[in-house]
Amino acid sequence: MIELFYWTTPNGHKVTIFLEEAEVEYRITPVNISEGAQFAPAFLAISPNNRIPAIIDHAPADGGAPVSVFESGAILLYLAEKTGRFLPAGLRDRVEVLQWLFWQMGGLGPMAGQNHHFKQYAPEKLPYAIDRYVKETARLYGVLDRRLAGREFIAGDYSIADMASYPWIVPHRRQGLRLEDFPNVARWFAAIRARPAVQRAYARADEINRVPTVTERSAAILFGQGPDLPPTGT
Ligand SMILES: N[C@@H](CCC(=O)N[C@@H](CS)C(=O)NCC(=O)O)C(=O)O
Repeated sequence: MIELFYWTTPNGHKVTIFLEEAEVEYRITPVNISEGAQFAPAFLAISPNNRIPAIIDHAPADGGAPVSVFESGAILLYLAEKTGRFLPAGLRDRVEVLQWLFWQMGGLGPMAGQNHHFKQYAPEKLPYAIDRYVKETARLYGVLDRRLAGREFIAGDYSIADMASYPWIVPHRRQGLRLEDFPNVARWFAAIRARPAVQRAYARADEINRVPTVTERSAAILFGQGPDLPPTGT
């Protein structure tokens, strides 16, 4: 059984998509990052970066003690290896998936995250920062669009590379982008959105939380972090 420490954000959705697709038994432990639950010592013990998602695998393949994993890319890789699903075994096919998984983790996710921050949440609207991150997100959409030309999915069959990228394309309008400008991304996006497992994953999110994660109050918790843990974590 997989215990998923989760909140209703793109990085959280990556893991519910995998678990629903692979039909793995799991239970969700909500970590309300708007309220500072990410600083609870029990959560930090498995996710020292105070970020969701994280998992505990209570039945690891080696039969030993439970295994915990943080970082969504590492979680997807762990689950793919555990289940033998959504990551091909052959050297060349596997590296195709992994390089696009890491592209999402190092590029699309962080840049779209900064786009959201400066475009929507920053108390000052800084034109340079907004322009920089909207352009960089658009550049990454362009990379993905070219990659998807003549391909159904990002790397061979539907894989953890698609699952990692899709939740970061869902908020394209908030990112200042139009899918009409990226026709291959638009086709891929519609195909993934129609998958029953993806719909189940987003339905789970709606069951857990329907209010925005970033509000005036939670912005201080989410964007005021420095090197030390806040008082709620001590
Ligand atoms: N690289 C990390 C990023 C995770 C991340 O940024 N999680 C956000 C929600 S999407 C979070 O937990 N934020 C809590 C905070 O900022 O304190 C991953 O992919 O798992």
